[in-house]
Amino acid sequence: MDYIKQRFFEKGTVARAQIAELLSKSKDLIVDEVTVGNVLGGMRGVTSLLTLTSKLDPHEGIRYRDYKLRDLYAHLPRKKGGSEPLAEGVFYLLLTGDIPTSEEVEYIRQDWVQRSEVPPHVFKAIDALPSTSKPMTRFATGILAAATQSQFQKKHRSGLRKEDYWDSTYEDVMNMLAQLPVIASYIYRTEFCDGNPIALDPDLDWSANFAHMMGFNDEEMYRLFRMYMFIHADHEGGNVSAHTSHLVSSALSNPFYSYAAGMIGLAGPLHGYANQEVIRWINDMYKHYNKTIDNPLTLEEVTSFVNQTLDEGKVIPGYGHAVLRATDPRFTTQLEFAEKHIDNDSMIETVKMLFQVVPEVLQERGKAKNPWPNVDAISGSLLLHYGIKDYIFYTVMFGVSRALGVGTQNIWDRFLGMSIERPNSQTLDWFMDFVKEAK
Ligand code: HAX
Repeated sequence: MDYIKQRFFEKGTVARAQIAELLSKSKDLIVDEVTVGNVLGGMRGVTSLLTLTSKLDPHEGIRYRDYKLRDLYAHLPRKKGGSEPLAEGVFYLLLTGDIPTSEEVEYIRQDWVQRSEVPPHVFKAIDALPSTSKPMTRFATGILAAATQSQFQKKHRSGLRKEDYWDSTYEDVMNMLAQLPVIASYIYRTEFCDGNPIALDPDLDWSANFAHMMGFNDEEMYRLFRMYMFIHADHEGGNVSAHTSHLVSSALSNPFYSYAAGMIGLAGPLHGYANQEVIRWINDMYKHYNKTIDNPLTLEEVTSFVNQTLDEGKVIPGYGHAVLRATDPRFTTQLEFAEKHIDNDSMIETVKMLFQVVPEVLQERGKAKNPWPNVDAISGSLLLHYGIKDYIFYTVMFGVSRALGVGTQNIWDRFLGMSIERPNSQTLDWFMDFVKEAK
């Protein structure tokens, strides 16, 4: 067994014993209650999932294992002279709960380089889509097509004991993680550039390689990608993409299938697609006032446009959250990154203006439970600044990063033998009768 797998196996064995103990001694303990409001309101706040990789606190934001994002800047290995944590280290932390050494990070980096060859038919499947297909359709199609290499699926068909499910799942997740930047950059190069893919550089780390294969080859871009991949890596288990992947995986669908399904969820405007919506909406605002980069928007215009958007019954993209009740630390991390590295960018200035205006307007209106910005309120403006102008690609970048957390949880689910998900549902008549009887 390879070194990282062995480390995971040791952690997993302890957790397996804990699960066995919970099931034998505390199976009937009540964790939470479910109200009619919960059922009709997207099960918001109901504890019903087990996720080991991260935990979202409404006020503090996300913790990867025991660590706040900010603290990980000091703890996780970085490239020599670099400021941003490496994705390989994020993966190790999410998988084992421990901070890796630089050697462990290098081990994973090399492992992913070796696993990075994408089967040629994946590109053919992407190419077969009509030109009207969106980048997220291409991305999910590429991931699905890559499922032909699933070791879990092959082994399961030829007979596999439940306690061994995790091993081939681990192999699939590692292969998928290694190949996602290759698939995503292929989509970027064919859809938005000259159509010529760029080969992976075996000396670069995962995030920098993604930038490199998209066609960006300088330390500034590598730094941006490392930060972006770091902050988007995981957000607990209940969000649409993570939960969808978990649900699909619970039927023992292979990791490629389950992650592709999650990506379809990420493509929704209330979730990861919001990072495109923010840019589209800001562009609309510029057009509406006939303004340009050299003639920026005023605070009054921004306030008026925010109100107009709400009056039209639309949401302000990049604001609000189902769990968070404070400014998303992933927003703050990006804002600090912009303040440190970027001067005079009108899109970023607009994002800052929105941060001044939107929370107050949303609070006045009193509808949104969280008036504060989320990760998507600013991410697009950074990518735009650094020259990634085709914003319909942004959700794909989010999707590459999110595999670090969701893929890792997939391995854990298999190790812990999580059951197929099958909540109960009732008809509307049942609810009407239930309420009548309760009264
Ligand atoms: N602008 C306007 N209205 C908003 C709002 C916003 N940004 N956020 C919430 N509301 C509204 C809701 O639409 C809802 O209205 P209705 O009662 O008419 O349906 C009301 O306020 C209560 O909603 P909530 O309980 O505060 O929020 P939800 O948990 O239902 O939804 C969302 C959370 C993130 C979907 C929501 O805040 C939203 O639509 N935000 C804008 C889209 C966005 O930025 N999505 C990305 C979220 C982060 C993420 O997943 N990134 O990938």
